[in-house]
Amino acid sequence: MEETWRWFGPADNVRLDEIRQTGATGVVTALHEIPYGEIWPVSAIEERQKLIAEAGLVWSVVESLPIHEAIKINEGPLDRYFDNYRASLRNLAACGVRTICYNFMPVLDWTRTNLSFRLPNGASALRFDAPLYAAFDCLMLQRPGAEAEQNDEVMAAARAWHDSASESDKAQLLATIMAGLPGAFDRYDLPGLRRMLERYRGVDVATLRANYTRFLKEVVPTAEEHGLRLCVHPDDPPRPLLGLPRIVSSADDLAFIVNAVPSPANGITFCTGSLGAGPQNDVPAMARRFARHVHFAHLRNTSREADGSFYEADHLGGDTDMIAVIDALLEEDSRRRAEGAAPIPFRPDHGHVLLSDAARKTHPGYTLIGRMKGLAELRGVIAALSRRRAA
Ligand code: DNO
Repeated sequence: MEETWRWFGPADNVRLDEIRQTGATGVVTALHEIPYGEIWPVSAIEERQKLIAEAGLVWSVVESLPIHEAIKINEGPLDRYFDNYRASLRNLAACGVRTICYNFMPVLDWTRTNLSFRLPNGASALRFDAPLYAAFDCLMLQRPGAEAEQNDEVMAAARAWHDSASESDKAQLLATIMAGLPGAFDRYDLPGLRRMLERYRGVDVATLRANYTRFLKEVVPTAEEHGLRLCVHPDDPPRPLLGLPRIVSSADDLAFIVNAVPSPANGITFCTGSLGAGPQNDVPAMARRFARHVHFAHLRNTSREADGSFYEADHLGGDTDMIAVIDALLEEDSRRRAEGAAPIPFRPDHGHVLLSDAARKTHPGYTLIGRMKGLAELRGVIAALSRRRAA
């Protein structure tokens, strides 16, 4: 497997020369400055690639080449968006960047309610708290029908929080829920979010699946022709949010996707943290079942609670048997090596805020020391399992 590291570009407070010292060899990044739906020009891709090469690294994976919201909703003429997406794919192929991650989550990307949840050892982690989420959805956003989706206990805790929350606590919760949206792009206030949800009125699971299938039919042939590997990122968390359907949350969803347009270019980003937050998911079993379709892996762990809350645990802690997942990925990786195919790139996904991490501002979850600890632990597992496989 190939060790990679997510870098948010020149504005990232974790520098390329520091990434080099973590031992990772591949960089995962995107042209975050280009608005959704616009073409990524060859010149801009090459320029970014050059920066990465100067640090002794390679641009291994694009995360993400974002899909315009209009495609997800199937709103208005879409030809220009499909044309542009294909053009970006061709440009990336021309530069030799061949693995492309994206997601199909409506409106929100990853969603948490607390970005600095204190752990017993003094470090902090990202957390999704079911009562806080209910307070946001039912009491702040006041989405019709939201309360009916909650049980009494969660709702009582949500009300207790809401009754004692100050305006600044509420503003903080809104900002935290919006934090998953990368970089410079749309953050919503409550009225803006309501308007976005309104655009999705009538888009249920079946419609969203149809819109997604159409996207795949439009872009997978181009990807295949240029030897690219598209890989969809699972929903984080893997459950509907704010009444919006989510369709990349379970084994059935992944099966639907790979069968919708069967192609080596239509694959999966196997994100253990996203999938593992769903009690419906047996993550090691999914790794074994979908191994052939995995073009990229995000390795991190979560610890779930009975009410649907979870927090991000140590990479080898939490509820997902990481060693079993890595074993399944290594099995596939050696199969590919035997065929002369590229190794599976993986990255340590979010890390805790550890030691000197507290002193520098990074994207939530994308700390230097926290991720390096995760990478080192994963590297140890990979080394041990690889030795045993070779014996
Ligand atoms: C969170 C990430 C996601 C991911 C996108 C891929 O840290 O794993 O934001 O990059 O969903 O499109």
